[in-house]
Amino acid sequence: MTSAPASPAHAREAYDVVVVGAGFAGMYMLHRLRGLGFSARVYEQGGGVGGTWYWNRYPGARCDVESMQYSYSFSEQLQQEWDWSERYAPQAEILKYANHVADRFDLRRDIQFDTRVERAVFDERAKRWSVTTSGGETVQAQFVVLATGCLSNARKPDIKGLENFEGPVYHTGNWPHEEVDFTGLRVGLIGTGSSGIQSAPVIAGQAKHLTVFQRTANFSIPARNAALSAEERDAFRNNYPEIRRFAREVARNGIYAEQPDRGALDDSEDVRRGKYAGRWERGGLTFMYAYNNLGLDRTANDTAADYVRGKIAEIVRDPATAKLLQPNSHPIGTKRICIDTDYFATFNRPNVSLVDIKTNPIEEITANAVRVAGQDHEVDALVLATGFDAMTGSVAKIDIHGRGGRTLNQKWAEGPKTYLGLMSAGFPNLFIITGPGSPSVLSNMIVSIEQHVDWIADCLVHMRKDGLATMEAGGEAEDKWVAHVNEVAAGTLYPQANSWYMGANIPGKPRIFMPYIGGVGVYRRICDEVAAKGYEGFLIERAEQPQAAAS
Ligand code: NA7
Repeated sequence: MTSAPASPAHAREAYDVVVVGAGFAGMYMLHRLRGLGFSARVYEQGGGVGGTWYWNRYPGARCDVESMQYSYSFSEQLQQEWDWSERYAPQAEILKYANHVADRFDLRRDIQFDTRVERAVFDERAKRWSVTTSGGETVQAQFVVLATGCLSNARKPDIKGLENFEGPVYHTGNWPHEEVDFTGLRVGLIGTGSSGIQSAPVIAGQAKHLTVFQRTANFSIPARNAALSAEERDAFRNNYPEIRRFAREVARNGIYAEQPDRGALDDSEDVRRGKYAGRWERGGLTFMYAYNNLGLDRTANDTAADYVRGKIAEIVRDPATAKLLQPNSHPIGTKRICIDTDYFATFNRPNVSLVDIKTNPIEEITANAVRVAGQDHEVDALVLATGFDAMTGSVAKIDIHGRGGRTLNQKWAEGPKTYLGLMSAGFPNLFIITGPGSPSVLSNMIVSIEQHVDWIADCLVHMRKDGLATMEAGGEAEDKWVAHVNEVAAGTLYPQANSWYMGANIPGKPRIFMPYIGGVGVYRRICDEVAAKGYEGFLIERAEQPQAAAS
C-alpha cells in the first residue's frame, strides 16, 4: 500500500469529503454537503469559481444552451431572481452568475483557490483518502468527489515550430484575464470547433487580418442570439416546474424543447425543407430535433446535412471558400454541433481568409508565420482553438491510487471504465461528477450535474445512516455498464465521427465513445433504481466500529 507524503503541519486535517474543482459541479456539491452536515473542503486550481467559464474567456464565448435552461434549478429563489440578459449569455455573465451563487450560498469559505489536487491515495486499512495539493498540504477524507469538468484540460497542439513563434500565442481554453486587443494585427486562428467558430467573427471585427486554418469543416447553426425581454424571462419562470421536470425526466439531452414525433424520411422533400428552414430561422441546438432519427439513420441525417451545406453555399460568396466550409467528413450532429453568430458570413469580409490544412497540414510555425504547402501565412498573433483532452483529461492529471496502489491512469489506459459514470472499480469512495459513462457532454451540463450531485449526496447520507465505511463499483456491474454504453453508442451514427467524444482528437488516446447516449431521463431512472435496490452493483463495506460522526 502506498502512502502519501504528509506535511506535518497539516497531517491531522481531515474532512468527510474533499471536492476537486469549484465549477458548477463543485459548487453545488459543496452546497449540498454542507446542508447535510458533512465537512467538506473544495480545492480549485483557478483563482475563482466557475470552472469552464473561468478559463474560457475568449472573444465571443457563450454557452450553446439557452441561459434560462443553463442555470441551477435547486433554488427556486435563485431561478426566480437572477435576470439573464440574453438568450445565450456571454461568458462574462455566466461567470458573474457563478460568483453570485458562491456569494449567495456563502461557498467561498470552504474553497481553497489557486490550489491543484496533485495526488489522492486510498489507504485500505484506514479506509480514507490522503489528498495532496500543489501547496504541499495533505489532508485525509473519507470521500473524494471529482468535479473536475469534462472540458477543462486545454490542449496545446503538437505543431512543429510552435515554440519558435515570436508573437503572442493564446489558447481559447486558457484565455488571459486582461483584455486582448487584436487591433491592427494579423491573427492566425487554428481550429474550427465551437471555440474557433464563436471567436472568428469577433476577432475578424477587430484584427487587421484574420487567417483561419481549418482541418475539419464543421456544421454550425445560427444562434439568433438576442436580448431577453422581461416577458420572455417570465414565461420561463412561470413555467419552471414543468420545464425543469421535462428537462430532467423526458428530454434526451436535458433541454426543454418540443420533441420530434417522426423521422426525416416520413415527410416529402418540400415539407422537410420547410421544417429545416423554420429551425434554421429559429436558431440554436434544436435544429437537430427537426426529426427523431437524425442521429440514427444516415439517409435521414444526410437530408439535414445537405440543408446546412446549402445554407453555407448561400451565405458565402466565394464558391471555393463555401465549398471548403461545407462539412463532408461526418454526419451532422456527430461532432458537437456549433451555434454561431455570423460565422459563415465572416468569410465574406475582405480581411478574412481560409486555409485548408486538411489537404496540406501545417508544415511548421516559424517566428512570424504559419507555413502550409510551402507558403508562409504571416501573422502577428496566434489563437489556438484546438480543444481539450475531453472527459478524462483533468482526471488523468491527478495521480490517483486506489486499491493495491493501482492508479486510475493504469486502469483507464485502454479507455475509461466506470459504473454509471459515477465510480470506477478499485477506487472506493471516489465519485466522479458527469464522468465518462454518463450523459454529461451530450446533455445540458447543469441538469446532469444536479442529478449526479443529488445522487451522490443521497448515497453519502445512506452510508452515514447505515454506518458504511466504503462503497465502490463492482467489477461485474462495471463491465456490464461499459458494454451497455458501447452498445447504445454503436446503434447511432456518433461513432462515425473523429470527435472528442471518441477521444479521436488526442493522438494515442483510445477510441471509445465516452458519454452515455441513452438519454438523460433514461439514465436518471437507471441511477434511481440502482439506489432503490440498495445500490445494486456496488460493493459495500461496513465500518468495523462506529464511524466518527460526520460533523
Ligand atoms: P473542439 O471542438 O475539439 O475543436 C478543436 C478544433 O481544433 C477542431 O477544429 C480540430 O480539428 C482543431 N485541431 C485540433 N488539433 C489540431 C491540430 N493539431 N492542427 C490543426 N487543427 C487542430 O474544441 P472547442 O474548444 O472548439 O470546443 C469544445 C467544446 O466546448 C464544444 O464542443 C462545446 O461543447 C464547448 P479536427 O476537428 O480535430 O480535425
